[in-house]
Amino acid sequence: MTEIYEAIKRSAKRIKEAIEFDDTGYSENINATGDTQLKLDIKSDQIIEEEFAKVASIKEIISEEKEEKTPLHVEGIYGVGYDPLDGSSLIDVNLSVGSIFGIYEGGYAGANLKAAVYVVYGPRVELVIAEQDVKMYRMNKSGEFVFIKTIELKEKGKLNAPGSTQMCWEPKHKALMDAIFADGYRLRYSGGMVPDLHQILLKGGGLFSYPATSDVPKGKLRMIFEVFPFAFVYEKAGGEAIDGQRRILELSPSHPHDTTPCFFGSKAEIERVKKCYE
Ligand code: P6P
Repeated sequence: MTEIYEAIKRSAKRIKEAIEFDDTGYSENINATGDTQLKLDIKSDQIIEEEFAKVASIKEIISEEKEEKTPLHVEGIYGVGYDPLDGSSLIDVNLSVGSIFGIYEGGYAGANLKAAVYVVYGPRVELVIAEQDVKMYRMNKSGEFVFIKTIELKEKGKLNAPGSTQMCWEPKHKALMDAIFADGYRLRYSGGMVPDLHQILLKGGGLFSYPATSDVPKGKLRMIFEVFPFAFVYEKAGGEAIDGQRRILELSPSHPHDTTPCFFGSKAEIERVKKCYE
């Protein structure tokens, strides 16, 4: 697994430079999810594929930016599902974005995740690895990642990232959000899943929701590339991740780009979600 983490660190360094200095215009391409790709989406995906191609233990990779899997090493044991540059449209307004990685063994079900990694490209570049526990690293002047701390969620937090726009919320979600804000939770939602979930982890806890809404009845966020990896991180940090009722890591996609409603948080907040969706 270490050689995979080292490949992700090399990718992160190259993607940070691409974000800071490369053209961020749109390409003519549409990705598997129907999004128009930024040139940076394509460049980040290429960088990650180049670095993973050097890792013999990776059997294949599957990217949010591509319809199909890419075989790498026939003797490899891991499949890596990843979103190379989540929230890339936020770069044009200079907000933080991220890369998300799920390391699977034996297929792309939540139960097959062996580790999850994400990178936040913000005022600082930070990398979080979840395997047995959740460890955070920060890039230093020389481009090396230095260990900072182990991340643990409190039983109950103070932050709420409500997901989507209020006009799309189903009545249950609106009632839940109204109740949580009435209890004094602070709104923290940038439109970037990686920095929003990173903030809740670092500030001790709270709730991030991307529910089923009128415009995305099956949720917006993709299981393999985004939701499973963060569910793994949140559980290893002492929190929970559900689709409203079921544990996220018990789900299995029927198509690589399947989405699911998702709620990530401290135990107290997830209990409120379960009651709301009973
Ligand atoms: P909305 C970014 O496009 C993304 O995939 C996630 O990073 C983010 O949490 C979500 O979409 C934001 O979606 O509907 O609130 O703009």
